[in-house]
Amino acid sequence: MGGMSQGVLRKYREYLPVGDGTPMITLGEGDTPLVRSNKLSQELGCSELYFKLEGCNPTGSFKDRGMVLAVAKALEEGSQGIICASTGNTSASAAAYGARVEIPATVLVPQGDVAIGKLAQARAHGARILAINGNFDQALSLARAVAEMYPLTLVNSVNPNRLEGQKTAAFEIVDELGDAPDLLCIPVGNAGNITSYWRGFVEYHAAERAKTLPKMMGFQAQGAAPIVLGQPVPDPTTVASAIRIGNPASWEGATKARDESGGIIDTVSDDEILDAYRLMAAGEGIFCEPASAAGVAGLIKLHRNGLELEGQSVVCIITGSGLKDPEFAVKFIKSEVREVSPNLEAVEAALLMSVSGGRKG
Ligand code: AN7
Repeated sequence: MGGMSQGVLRKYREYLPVGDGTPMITLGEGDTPLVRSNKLSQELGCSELYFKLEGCNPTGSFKDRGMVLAVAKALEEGSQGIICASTGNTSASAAAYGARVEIPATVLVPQGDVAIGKLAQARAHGARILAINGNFDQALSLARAVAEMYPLTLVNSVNPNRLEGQKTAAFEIVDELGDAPDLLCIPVGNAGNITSYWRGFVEYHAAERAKTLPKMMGFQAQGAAPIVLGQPVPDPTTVASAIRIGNPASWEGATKARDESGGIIDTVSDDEILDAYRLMAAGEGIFCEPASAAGVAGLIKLHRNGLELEGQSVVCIITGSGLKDPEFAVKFIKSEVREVSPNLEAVEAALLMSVSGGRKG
């Protein structure tokens, strides 16, 4: 095994519903970097701020941790195929793991609302793609109904194996920091991730791998904040398409995580999401998805509203890669691309306008 990535099923086998009959499949998910903040930590006066780069998973989002277990169990049970609804990342992950083990994947996505990279992944991996003329919540009820009628395994986070596999991210944070952080900031859409992290921290605490538990700080986009409002949002809107969800499947898990941990679930505006997205890219060197920026935006908002972060350890979950949604970057990041003739004079003339300090020697 030397040097080969073992994947989360092997690494955390004792904490997962994995038995002798479970195929130990992997695409190298897990073991994602926990990177210290450079810039934001200074602005917030928080010396221990980390980003967990879940975009470094094989399909570019956190979904792979739970998908690998859901697909392994589907195989173990002799399933003839997998199905899910998705704002994009779940479908990319299901398509990849389906291709890996050679069972067909069917994905239901809200038409016109999925980032191009995610759709490209589902296509490349050979998934059957149904573009539903409706939103994610409608697609999820349809996927549930179809999974009832046909011998297909539903691999949305209503599948308990998804939540089980996903909790390995909490284990990794504790393994790396030596304990749980004080605060965990995380975007909330269908609410599976926040539910899983809390479960992971609680289990590790019970197993005496961690002395403390974090406060769970979840953030929904303002136009798609059913948990904050206390009621479903029939027509959710936000620039962050991944979390454009009005009736989260793991609603109860999320409120339980919030309440048991003494945390919060709050909103962030689209402008706050955009500011955090830009700051992450330009200030930290981390290109994340708009939805991932919601957790960072939430932390910035809390600080602005007076939350003291000095002496606190904070982890922000960066749930997906910015490469998933290049159109978004082009649309929302103002940066000039200057056309220049292919000769030195023209390049120099262009540089003079932007390089300070003049020429060498
Ligand atoms: C980058 O792919 O729901 O609260 O169908 O892609 O666990 O739903 C994605 C959600 C955060 C929210 N960040 O996590 C899907 C889907 C990114 C995401 C979330 C999603 P949950």
